[in-house]
Amino acid sequence: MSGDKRVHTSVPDTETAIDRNLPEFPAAKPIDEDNYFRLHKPPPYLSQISRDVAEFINYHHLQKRKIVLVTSGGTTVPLENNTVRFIDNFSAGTRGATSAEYFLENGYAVVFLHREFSLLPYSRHYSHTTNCFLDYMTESKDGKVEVNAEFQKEMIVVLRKYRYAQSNNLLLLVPFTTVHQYLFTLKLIAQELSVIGSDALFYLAAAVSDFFLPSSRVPEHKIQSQESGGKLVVDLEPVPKFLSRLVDSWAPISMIVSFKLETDSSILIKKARGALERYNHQLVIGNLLQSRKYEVVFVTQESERWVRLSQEQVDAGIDIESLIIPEVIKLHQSSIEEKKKMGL
Ligand code: 9Z3
Repeated sequence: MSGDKRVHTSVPDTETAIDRNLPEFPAAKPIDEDNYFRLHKPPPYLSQISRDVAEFINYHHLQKRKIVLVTSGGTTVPLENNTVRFIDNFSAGTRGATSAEYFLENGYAVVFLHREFSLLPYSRHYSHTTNCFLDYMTESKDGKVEVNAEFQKEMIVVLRKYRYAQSNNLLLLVPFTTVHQYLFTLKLIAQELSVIGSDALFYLAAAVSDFFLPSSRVPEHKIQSQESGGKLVVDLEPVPKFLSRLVDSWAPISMIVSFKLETDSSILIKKARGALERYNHQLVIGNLLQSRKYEVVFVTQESERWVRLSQEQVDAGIDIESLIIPEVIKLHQSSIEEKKKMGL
């Protein structure tokens, strides 16, 4: 017996043949959020996640600890049910994993909804670096494995923080792989977190696909090139605007921070402001793919403000998240006070 009770999302559910009874989505008609959840089957493991999340929230709520949901990594859109090909969204998970560490340092409990096998808080320092993890090790004279002397000082700091988070049950890891799993899991966690109202914070750093393939149209088996004359034409639907549901009905009292990723600097602020106006939430953090590790822009209803690392900070290896998170926490604190005044 493996004894591994964790949920894994990266392996497709191969036993599920396609349910052809599902209605076809009308082409070019955006699927609204409620229909999405009505017409698609929830992932089979969702009840296990629901139990874990509820337990985690109760535990920290009793201790009056604030809880942040950090989403991280890119979602996939499988083109086949037994998935060989899929479309992916760019994100290593650095923003999410690093941000989670700073939230933990600032006394928050963190639900970390992440793309399975993307970067995780703490282990990110060693897991996906150019070094293989074995390069951090050395063999002692008496044949034991030890951490190489040059890494000891830094590793002990990371190890202590990691152990602290673990032994105080401060970090709950919840995986997703597909955009479908992401949407169902986000909805579930949001509804559970809504119980703690303004003490909950949503920090949506995951790179979520704007397009998906409705399950009624996903073939069961690997697409054969001979059958389509060697061409692959993919006809995707727009992903329902889940942020509007999150803001209006899943977690209406909580503070919501979303990220806007662009590659063209001339449209970043316009797009970030557009998202803020459309969903009417508290903060959009805009970033460009090219400069995301050094600068971001905070766009609120009232203002837009750049947060940047100086050249010395870049050279010293400072994470931009060490500037972002204290700012977000200040805004969360004001939002809590405002909601309390309103009796919420
Ligand atoms: C981001 O903009 C993240 O900061 C990055 C982080 C994906 C750029 P890395 O993981 O990258 O550090 O390599 N995330 C949000 C992207 C997104 O899909 N936003 C949606 C949108 O723009 C709204 S939730 O419409």
